[in-house]
Amino acid sequence: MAGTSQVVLRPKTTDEVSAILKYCNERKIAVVPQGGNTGLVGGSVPVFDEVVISTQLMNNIISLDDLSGVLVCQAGCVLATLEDHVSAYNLTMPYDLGAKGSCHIGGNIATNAGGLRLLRYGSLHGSVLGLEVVLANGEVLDCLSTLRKDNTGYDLKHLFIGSEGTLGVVTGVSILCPQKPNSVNVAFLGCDSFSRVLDTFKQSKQQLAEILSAFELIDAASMLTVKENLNLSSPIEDYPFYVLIETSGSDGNHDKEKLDRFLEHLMETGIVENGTVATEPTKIQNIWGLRERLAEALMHDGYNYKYDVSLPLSKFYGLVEAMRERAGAATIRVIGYGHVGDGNLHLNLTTSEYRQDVMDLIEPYIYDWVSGCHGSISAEHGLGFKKKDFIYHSKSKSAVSLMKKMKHLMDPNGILNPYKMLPSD
Ligand code: 2HG
Ligand code: ZN
Repeated sequence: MAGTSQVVLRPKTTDEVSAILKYCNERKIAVVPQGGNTGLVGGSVPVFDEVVISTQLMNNIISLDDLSGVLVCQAGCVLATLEDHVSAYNLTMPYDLGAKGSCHIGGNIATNAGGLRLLRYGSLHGSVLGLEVVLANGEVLDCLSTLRKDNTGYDLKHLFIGSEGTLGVVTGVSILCPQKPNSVNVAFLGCDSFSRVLDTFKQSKQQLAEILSAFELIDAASMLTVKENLNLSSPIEDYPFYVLIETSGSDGNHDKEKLDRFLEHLMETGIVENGTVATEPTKIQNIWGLRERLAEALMHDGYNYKYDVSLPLSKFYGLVEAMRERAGAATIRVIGYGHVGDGNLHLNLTTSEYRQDVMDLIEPYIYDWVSGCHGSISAEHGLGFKKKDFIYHSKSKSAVSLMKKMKHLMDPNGILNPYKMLPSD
């Protein structure tokens, strides 16, 4: 996607954002807030000639209270920079994404980014304690609380988390950072079937319990993608499914012992065919690379048809199989991976260039399939420009109608990220 914007503004302060929005609102000039531009549904890309408001220069860390773990920063801070900053105080950011090297925290808030450790730390609706947001008319809404608990009136910050820049521009964030775990281990396992993957998940919740920090799936076709397109190699031989389990805790010996016992049990009962455990950082990083670099690997094929859905675990892999049967022959590959621990599947199909006949095989079939299982057509990437017209597959008419009323109340001139998230009807 690419628009024809003539103007990109890079404010440094909240006051500058406020002045820009006041000016644009009075003249009915549309704007697109933009962070690291790592979104996958075109949410931060202008559709026509909207003015781009980039948070690139709003990258100051304002404060960090190392006792409470509360970090306050500007919206344009890059996630990896924040992680480096807080880890010097033995804290960690409560979320982690493959795009951490360039995504901005403001964009993460606007899209309610999930990522690799939602299983452990929960969603941003829990971790974000406060926000500063500039409203469409330039007014600065100060909800930048640093309190853990505050039940005074509507909790307005939640309106902006996941609103994809349609209700205001996030300029400041207050977020709760948990203690950085002393010990991190990763297990990489091979399973014969998806039902074995689910058995492994059940066992990991029972046996690893409080130290479980990620449970990710890579199917055989995904593994082939990183092998072929990025030249990466697997630490174990070929299986139909691979599971990446991460544990994070405070006592290395205790965690390793627990993980070894867990693996022994999985092998003995035949739930898992083979596996390896990594404790050194480079080996851990290499294993995570197989999972985190999938989005990058897919781009080498040419055009990517990207889907990010929530499904009940019993139906999770059925969608990949259905899609493979329906569209497999017309594509280079149909692959399934994702955050099994959160019920979030990433389904991707590729062709060397965009093909309408392939798209017609995929949509609306995929959305009907997902809503037929009471899933969500967007688990974490949002609706943006590409998926907004399918919102009714996941939200009721009355819910969308209330969303539109809120949008109208807060942005009566419709200048904030138009053509995004809400359907065009
Ligand atoms: C991930 O989990 C990201 O790797 C991207 O959400 C998923 O590219 C994708 O489909
Ligand atoms: Zn993801």
